[in-house]
Amino acid sequence: MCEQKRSLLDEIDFYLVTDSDLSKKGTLSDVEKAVAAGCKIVQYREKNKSTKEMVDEAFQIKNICADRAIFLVNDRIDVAMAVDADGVHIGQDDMPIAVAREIIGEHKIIGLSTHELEQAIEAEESGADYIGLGPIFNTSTKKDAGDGIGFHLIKNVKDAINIPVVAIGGINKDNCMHVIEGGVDSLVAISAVVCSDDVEKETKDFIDKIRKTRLGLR
Ligand code: TZP
Ligand code: MG
Repeated sequence: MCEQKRSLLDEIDFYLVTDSDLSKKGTLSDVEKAVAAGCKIVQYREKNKSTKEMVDEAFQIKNICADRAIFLVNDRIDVAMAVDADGVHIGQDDMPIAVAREIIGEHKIIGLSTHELEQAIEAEESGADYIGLGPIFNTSTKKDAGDGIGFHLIKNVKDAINIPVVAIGGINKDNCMHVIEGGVDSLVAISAVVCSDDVEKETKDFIDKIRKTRLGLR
């Protein structure tokens, strides 16, 4: 991955996570539309398909993202490596960051899901490139996500670490201002975007809201 691609990490505001269960138009269409709307980071999160299908789809997503968006694979380091993705997003119970780093190399991006301040600090110390923080609000999209941690923690986490913080879980256009006001670098809204008929418009709306809310905070 070239430095120019990695530098997109400074520009992430809306972060697309795919979900083929919830998607109305399909994962590839969702990625096309979100990237066309200006989304700079895409995570391929697929729980139902075979490895063969995933590798095939991941190649296609990589081509759509090209140099426009960072392309990460959730959980599956093998799939990420097979298609030479820009990196992976892993959870607390997955491969330790140091081991994942050893496998995929120092230039790739590693994101780690965190649920509390201590995990966020540890993530930065172990070499994560960014963290996911959540679930901020209750969500039914991820069954084992647990209860929402609330948006008040965001500011503490932002003050404690220097890597980008991505909020996730139960975020929609009505509550997103609370997470933006907390200072997050980016936010994920899976159901609010992929369940819609017009993923491009929803993505654009989120990007507009994020930028406008940030301007109001200056
Ligand atoms: N990790 C924590 S919450 C979540 C994931 C993958 C699901 C978020 O989905 P939604 O629909 O934006 O609440
Ligand atoms: Mg995971």
